[in-house]
Amino acid sequence: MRFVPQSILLPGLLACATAHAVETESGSNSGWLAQVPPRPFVTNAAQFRALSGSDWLVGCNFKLTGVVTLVDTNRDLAVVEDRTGAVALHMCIRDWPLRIGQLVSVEGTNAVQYVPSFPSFPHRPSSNAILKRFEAPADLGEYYLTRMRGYLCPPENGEYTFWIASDNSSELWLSTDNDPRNKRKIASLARYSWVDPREWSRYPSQRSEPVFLKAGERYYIEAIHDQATLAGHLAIAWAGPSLPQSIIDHRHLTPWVENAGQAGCDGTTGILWEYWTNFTAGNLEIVTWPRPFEAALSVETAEVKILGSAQLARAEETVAGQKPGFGRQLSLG
Ligand SMILES: [Ca+2]
Repeated sequence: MRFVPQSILLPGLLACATAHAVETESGSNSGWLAQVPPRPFVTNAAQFRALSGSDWLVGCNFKLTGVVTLVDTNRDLAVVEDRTGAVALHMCIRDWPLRIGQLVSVEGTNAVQYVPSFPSFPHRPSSNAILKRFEAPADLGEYYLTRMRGYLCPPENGEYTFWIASDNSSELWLSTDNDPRNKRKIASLARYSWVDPREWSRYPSQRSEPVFLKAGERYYIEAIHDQATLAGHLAIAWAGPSLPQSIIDHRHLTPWVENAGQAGCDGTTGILWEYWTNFTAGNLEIVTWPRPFEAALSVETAEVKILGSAQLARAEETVAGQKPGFGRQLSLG
């Protein structure tokens, strides 16, 4: 009997039921908590290329005005081109009657790298839940991806060691603070590897170096795991100054929320678990970060306004020195 937790939060992330929520750009701050820098906000296609790899760890919000030059309803992709370049946007395009040649304004939130072989990641998980401890539901089938993330609240100052155990491969990332942009990989299980449930010490890579953490601080923490066939599981343990090795439980975890300033340590309730079916890559590198912008983005929520029609540029209107397709003069009207 398989246990698949019901989705109990973030309904906007599921399927194509687009929520039109507008991201707040500044994090609220509860007193002593460190402010997390807001996401970048992009206003033209060229600016996507100017963002750093770490910027893409948190995604960006954007507002683009340009011409639709491609619509692919099978893959939920639309290409929008402005005077500075073109970008393919993976979003719920069936919500709008998009046609090639339209002049549109697109406002999007949490745009991150589109993974062509795995387009449901990260915004459309198959299921999600808040779990009481840092251990994923086991044996959910074949070829799926698990991500668990939230904020770690250490009970006292001191050095902590972490372990990861999984089947198949996995990675554990810990930030130096509450900002995902500062995360680093501290333990892992290599591609095609596996261990038994809660078997912490088969491979040296399963154990982190000691990390000094402060009580009262919140540290962004994330584990990612891929399952191929047969057994599938993931668990994270730690040990601290007066804490024996144990799976991290809800007393020290707050689930991931978009605005880290709202995640306090006084209401620790667990950790966000998400999983995606049909993950056949067997390679976590395609869904871990950072990596530079390529050509396409996956957008969490989008709002499209159709402003009219625009005439696409003819070849001779291409700006000298620019690659075809970029920097074309658009006839807006
Ligand atoms: Ca397996």
